[in-house]
Amino acid sequence: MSLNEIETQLKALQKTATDAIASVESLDNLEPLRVKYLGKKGELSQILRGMGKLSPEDRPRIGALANEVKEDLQNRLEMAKSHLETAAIAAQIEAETLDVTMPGSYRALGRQHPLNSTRDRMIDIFVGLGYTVAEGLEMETDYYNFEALNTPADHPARDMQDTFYLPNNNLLRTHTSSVQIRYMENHEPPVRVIAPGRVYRRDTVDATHSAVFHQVELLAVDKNLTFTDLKGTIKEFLNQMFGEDLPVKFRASYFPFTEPSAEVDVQWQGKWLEVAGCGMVDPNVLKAVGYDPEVYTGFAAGFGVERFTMVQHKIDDIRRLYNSDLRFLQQF
Ligand code: 2U9
Repeated sequence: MSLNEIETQLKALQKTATDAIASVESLDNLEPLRVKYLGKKGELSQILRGMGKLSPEDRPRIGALANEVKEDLQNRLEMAKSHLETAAIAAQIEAETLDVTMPGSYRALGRQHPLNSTRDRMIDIFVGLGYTVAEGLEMETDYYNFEALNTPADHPARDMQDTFYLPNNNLLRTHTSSVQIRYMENHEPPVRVIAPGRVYRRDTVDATHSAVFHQVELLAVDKNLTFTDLKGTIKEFLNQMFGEDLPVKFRASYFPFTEPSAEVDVQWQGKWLEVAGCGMVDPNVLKAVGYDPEVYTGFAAGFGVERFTMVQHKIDDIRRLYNSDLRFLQQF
């Protein structure tokens, strides 16, 4: 091959390779081009094999031209590579862009059941008045639910109609008073304790009765406690619960475990509502736990959590609090 022919071939190679590199659109296609044109068995090497036949004076010229072409193509490959890499990163950033102004996907957020928030408010008020929270068992014995609470075997409150009896002299507690009996067995006076919890009655279910309901019961035992202390405590609790100083009425009543006993009414939004039962702890109850009724007196009260919840949220049917209808519960 003549000098001119080789020069022409080199220039032609430079032109084709330059066009090919310029039109590559992905990084993967770039390396095959380098191999094709500049690799050991590539087109440039093949052209240079023809140099053997050139005269020694012509060889340096072709050598210089070949180097020029090689360097030019290497530069072009480098530049193409760097452009394609930049473009790939830009494309990735574009694809991963997060539009924070788009509306989020909806996730339902749980919230407190109205019975639990009412119970917690009641607890908070009593804790603020210095009371300790005590808890006990939902399955109780006859002794702790009735006997120790001055409720003898023939008392109407023990009627089969009212109590869920279980095997082995067990029963489902009908009030949380058993918690205070156990508390007093393990503590000496002074006592300031509340017992919040679930209780069970064999009632026919209707708009105002549920076989399962919740109480917060209060008990204070100390020297010199009087009915006035009881009234003051209940009035303070009701003021905090209703958020204002409402008229409160104590009506004489009867419970086996308190003497004297009273029911408590509050005047709210023009109506008198019954909200609690209370009384001075019967001396027999103090005796049952080993306290001397000549030394100590006590007062006690019971509040229905459902009652407060229904009054404050104007709920007309207790069953709404138990059938887990989200359309109802989402209002709270
Ligand atoms: C001990 C001694 C006495 C707790 C009391 C009531 C009156 C009462 C009702 C209120 C609404 C039950 O949930 S309700 O239906 N409770 O009327 N509870 S005195 O007396 C006690 C408690 C513990 C050791």
